[in-house]
Amino acid sequence: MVHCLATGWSGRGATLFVWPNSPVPATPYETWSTAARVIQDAVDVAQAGDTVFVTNGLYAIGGRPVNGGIVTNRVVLDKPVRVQSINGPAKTIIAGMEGTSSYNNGHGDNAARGAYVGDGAVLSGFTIQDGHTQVYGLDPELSGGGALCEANGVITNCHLANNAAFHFGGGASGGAILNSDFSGNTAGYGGATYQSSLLGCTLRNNVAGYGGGAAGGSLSRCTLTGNAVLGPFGGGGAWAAGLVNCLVVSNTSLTYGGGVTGGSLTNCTLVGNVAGLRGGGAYNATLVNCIIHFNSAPQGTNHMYSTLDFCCTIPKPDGGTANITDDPGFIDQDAGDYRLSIRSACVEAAIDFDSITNDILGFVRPVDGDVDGIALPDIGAYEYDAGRVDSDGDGATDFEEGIMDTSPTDPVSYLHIATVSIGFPATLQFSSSSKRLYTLYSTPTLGLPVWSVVPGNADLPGNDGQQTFTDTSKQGIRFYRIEVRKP
Ligand SMILES: [Ca+2]
Ligand SMILES: [Ca+2]
Ligand SMILES: [Ca+2]
Repeated sequence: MVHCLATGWSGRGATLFVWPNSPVPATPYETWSTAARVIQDAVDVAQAGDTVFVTNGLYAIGGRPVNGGIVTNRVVLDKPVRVQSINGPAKTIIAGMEGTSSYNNGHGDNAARGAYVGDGAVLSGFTIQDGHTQVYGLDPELSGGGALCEANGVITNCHLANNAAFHFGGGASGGAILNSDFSGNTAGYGGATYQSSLLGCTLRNNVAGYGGGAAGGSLSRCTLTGNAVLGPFGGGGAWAAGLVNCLVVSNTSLTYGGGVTGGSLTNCTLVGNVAGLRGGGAYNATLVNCIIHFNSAPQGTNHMYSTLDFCCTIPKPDGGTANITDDPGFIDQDAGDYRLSIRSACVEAAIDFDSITNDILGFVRPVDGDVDGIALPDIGAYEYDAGRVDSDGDGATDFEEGIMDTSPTDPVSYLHIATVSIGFPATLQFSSSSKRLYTLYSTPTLGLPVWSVVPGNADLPGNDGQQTFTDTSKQGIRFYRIEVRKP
């Protein structure tokens, strides 16, 4: 590497290494045997476009303030580099630190944040925990207990836990945050995040004065659950944020908006949220294509002072377009499965937005759920697709039940061999449909099965009751299966 340095090393595309037990750390840290022991040391040597690989360990020392501030950051990514763990957040931990003063809940003097993620920088695959902020100074000093991000700073595949910000964003403030989860973070505004752009994240059990999960910012394909807000304006899950394709479940507010206060929500599902005063699901929010059901509050059980269109909720809102009050028909609410079943009136009942092309799980939206030749989006966070959903849990998808002509809402209705008589001839009974034809196959082994039609048992018509196959071939052990088709 000396050669590179001598010729004006650009650093672009170089890889650097960090390892707590590195035997002989030596710049430029480009081998494991010379790896840095402190992440910051490698970042400081890296240049734009480089990647810093970090292997297993607890990184709880080092770092410095940023932008003229006071709060130490364990890692300052002040250039467009990628810092990535080798083995993911379970093995690679960046830990901040509480302040040393005995008041301010760990904020203040000597507090350390987890990371600063500047424009163009990427932090990937870490747990970021125990970060804290200052109690005075400019907003950034009080923000982002786990991570303070510039608008074009990226955090991906991280777990931000037990961080705290004196004001904004306990887990993170700002930035673009992908496929990460936040738990146990606290802040004045946004227990998990403040003014961040989130995609595919989970916000769980965070606490704040405004927006227990998120305050401001945008959230797409995220799950917000178990977050709590203590302040006077609420927003247990989110406050003044834009949510698309999100699940907002079991969040709480002492006051208003158990699920959300303010903001706009599109294709979200809000269930089981609780407000101490008003608006169990949503308060003072704008909702389109959303399910708001089974929330609770003394006033406005599901929604209050909100604008709703193409939503499924009770009571039917005053004004608004195409709202319905049907049961949303979740597959299994008790088990936390809020996908739509074939029973759901939310299927094909939403308004189409060109900008929404996936659901919360990433599946294509819209899908033609009622098979009428026109694909319309569904209300809520999940798009119904008969080919994926097994509404009655009997092991056959709704699409397969259509082929079998069995009931997709009755778990004991599916095509199966009900009884077999052992002996000669062998007989098999099964529940049949007069609109279908059935063929019996057998194989002598399931090891490497070779299925062949049992003679005389091809395209037997159903009779809308118990139908019987008869196998008159004298053979040893046989395994059977039934094929069904439309005539
Ligand atoms: Ca649909
Ligand atoms: Ca089924
Ligand atoms: Ca069934």
